[in-house]
Formats: sequence, structure tokens, C-alpha cells
Amino acid sequence: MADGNSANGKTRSRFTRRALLAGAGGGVLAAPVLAQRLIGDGMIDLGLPGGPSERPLTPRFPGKGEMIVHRVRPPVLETPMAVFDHGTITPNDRFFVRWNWDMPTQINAAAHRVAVGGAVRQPVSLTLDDVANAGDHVDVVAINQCAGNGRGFSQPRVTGGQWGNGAMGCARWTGVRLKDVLAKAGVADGAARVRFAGLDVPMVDGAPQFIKSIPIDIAMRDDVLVAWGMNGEPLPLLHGYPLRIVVPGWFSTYWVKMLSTIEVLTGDDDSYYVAKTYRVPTAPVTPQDKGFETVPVSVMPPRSFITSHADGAIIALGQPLELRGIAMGGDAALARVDLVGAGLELPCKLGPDEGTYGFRRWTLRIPEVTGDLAQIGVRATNANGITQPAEQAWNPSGYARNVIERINLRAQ
Ligand SMILES: Nc1nc2c(c(=O)[nH]1)N[C@H]1C(S)=C(S)[C@@H](COP(=O)(O)O)O[C@H]1N2
Ligand SMILES: [Mo]
Repeated sequence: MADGNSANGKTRSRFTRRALLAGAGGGVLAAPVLAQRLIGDGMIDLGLPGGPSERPLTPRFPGKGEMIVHRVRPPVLETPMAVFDHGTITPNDRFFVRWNWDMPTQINAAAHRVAVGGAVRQPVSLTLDDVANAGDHVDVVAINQCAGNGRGFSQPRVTGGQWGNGAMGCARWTGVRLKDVLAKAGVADGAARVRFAGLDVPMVDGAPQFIKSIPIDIAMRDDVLVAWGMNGEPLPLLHGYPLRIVVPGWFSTYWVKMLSTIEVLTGDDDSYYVAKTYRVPTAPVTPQDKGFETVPVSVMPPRSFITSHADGAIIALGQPLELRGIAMGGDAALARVDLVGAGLELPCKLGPDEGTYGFRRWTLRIPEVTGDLAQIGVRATNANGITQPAEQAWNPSGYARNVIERINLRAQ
């Protein structure tokens, strides 16, 4: 939720054109080292069923701390789960990265423009200053999660990047409201959707452009931003410098990076990444089903994770056990987290609330360990009463996984 404007002089001057131009990490990305060299660093087992489960783990991707490398070009980097044990905000240098096509490794911020057109009264071309001056500056703490996060655990396997659960992160995003940027052009009557394009570089001839749209009522929300700040820093190039869309509560496929075009549509969006992909079935399907009805993937369901212990960890028999982790409500506030499994059903204590759309810490103290804790997990419930399921409904792209994630702890 937009937790208040920061329209005071201090925040305003912090993201002046100079800051946007000269920001740490903004503007240029060093050439990524060769995949071959990354593989030398070490491997991490993601526990993916039915296929190769190990991936390179390296601290040497430009601009990043230790990350799991799925691809170097375009960059597809996953956050190791251990990072989520450190706090509810994911540091920029440990934040997962995903580009569908290639990304420019250099941006000329002074020359950058955002074109606002389509069904508007007056098309405009905005500089970064124009965007920064379009309205109040707003901070939102929100989780950016790939719709395919955890897809690698799908059974049967599905196509697409075989992510573990680290294609998510939570940051404090700073920017202006999208509706204030739209107001510079004036939204015309009959507007149905707002579509975004970035500076993506196609990698093959005829590749569809990565453009995405959201319904106009979502675009007009007070907490949907054109953002330039990520955890108090200018957006790193990998995360969309100089500007990206932020849609709290929605999967990050709509959070278009390196924003260059905003287009108001009066009808449906028939572009590839809305009409053909990033879609989920409207009713349960099996791997044999074909031709079923689908809708664009949109809001996130609740999820939760144990971060204090990995699967197979040893716990001390006869001793108290402190468990902890993170949880999210998705498109509604988190209401509760319960530990389930091993014959237990225990409410967890929730940590500070940093906003509807952020991660929240949970903790649980079990007074005495009396034996192994087999197949335990946490189950988050949001304010709309949506609860994580015990079984994952399968879909052909493995989107929106939110089954209760279970681990085994051995007492000795
Ligand atoms: N311009 C642009 N924006 C994009 C994408 C892209 O390929 N190009 N990928 C989207 C998808 S699918 C994801 S998961 C997120 C990843 O955001 P991040 O790299 O900042 O973590 O960016 C979204 N925005
Ligand atoms: Mo994604």
C-alpha cells in the first residue's frame, strides 16, 4: 500500500535528474563474464524433481552478490533462499533478475524519453525530469515475483525457466503515480487498458516485442507507480534503469523495465505476451487437456517459507526449536501463518507490518523437540480468506505456484 507521499523537498531533491544520471549502477552494465567461468565457482542443488537440479552459484555476475545463474544472456538470475532469512527487504545486489529478450547494457539517461500515447488527448514525450515532476513522490514496499516462480517443482514438468523459489524479492520502490504520468497526456474516454514497452533488444528475427498491459482501473490505482528508486538507490540497470512500472500485488510480468512507451488502449490487448502467453486456466486442467479457457495471470496468491532451516537440517532432541521465515498475503494483507504437518497445527507470530504488499516475518517457538519433524510447512492466509493449498493445481506453464512448501527436520 502506498504508505504516504514523500513529496517533501528532501525526497524530491534526492532523485533529481543528476541522481538519475549518475546513480550507482545506473547507466552502464559491465559485460557479463562468460558462463563457462561462472560454472567454475560452485553449484547449488535447487531440489528440482525429474531433471537436472544443479545450477551455478556465483558472486561474479556484474553488479550482483552471490546469485544462482540460469542464463547469462539474457540475464536470468535467482536469489538463493538463504537471502530471505536475513530480512523482509531483499538487497538490490541479491534481487532476482529476469529478461525475456536481451537488455541494453548502456542507457543514456539524458536522452531517455517516455512516450505517452494511444487513446489520449495529447500525446507527449517525457524526459526523466518531466516524469519526476509529474506528481507527488510515493514509496511502496512491494514484492516483485515472477509468475513462474517455483515452476521447476511442477510435476509433470512444464516448459519455461526451471526456477526454484528464488524468483521473488521485496523492495521499497520510489516513483510517481502512473495516473499522474498519464494525466500529462490526458486519458481519453473509452480507455480500457494501459500498455507498456521498454528498451528490450530482440534476440531473434520476428520475435514478439515484450509489451504488457493492465486494466485501466488498475493503472489508476494510487499505488501503481512509474518508479526510479529501489531500496533508496536508483534502479540498477538489471532492474530496469531508469524507470519501471510497479504494480503491487500483481506478478512482475507487468512490471515493465526500462520503460519507454505508455499506450492507452480502448479495447482488448491482442499482443503476444498478453493474448498468447502468461495465461492461466480458468478451471482445473490435467496435462492431457487441450483448448481450455485461459485468462492473463494477474494477482498473486499468499505464500510462505521456512527460512531458518533447510530441508534435511538436524535439530536438537529435547531442546526448544526456534523456527522463522517470511510470508506474503499476495494482493491482500497477510492475515495469519500456521505451521502444519507432523501432526501439528500451530499459529505463528507475525513480525512488523511494512505494508500490504511486502514480505512479513513469522516466528514460532516449539518448547521441546520430541522427535523428527517430517513434512512440516507453513501455510499463509490473507485478509480475503485465501489460504495456501496442500496440493498444487497443475497448469501448463507452472504459473502462480503457492502450495504449502514442506521440509523434513531430523532430531538427534
Ligand atoms: N522491459 C522488460 N521488463 C520486464 C521483463 C522484460 O523481459 N523486459 N520481464 C518481466 C518479468 S517476466 C519479470 S519476472 C520481471 C523481473 O524483474 P527483475 O528482473 O527486476 O527482478 O521483469 C518484468 N519486466
Ligand atoms: Mo517473469
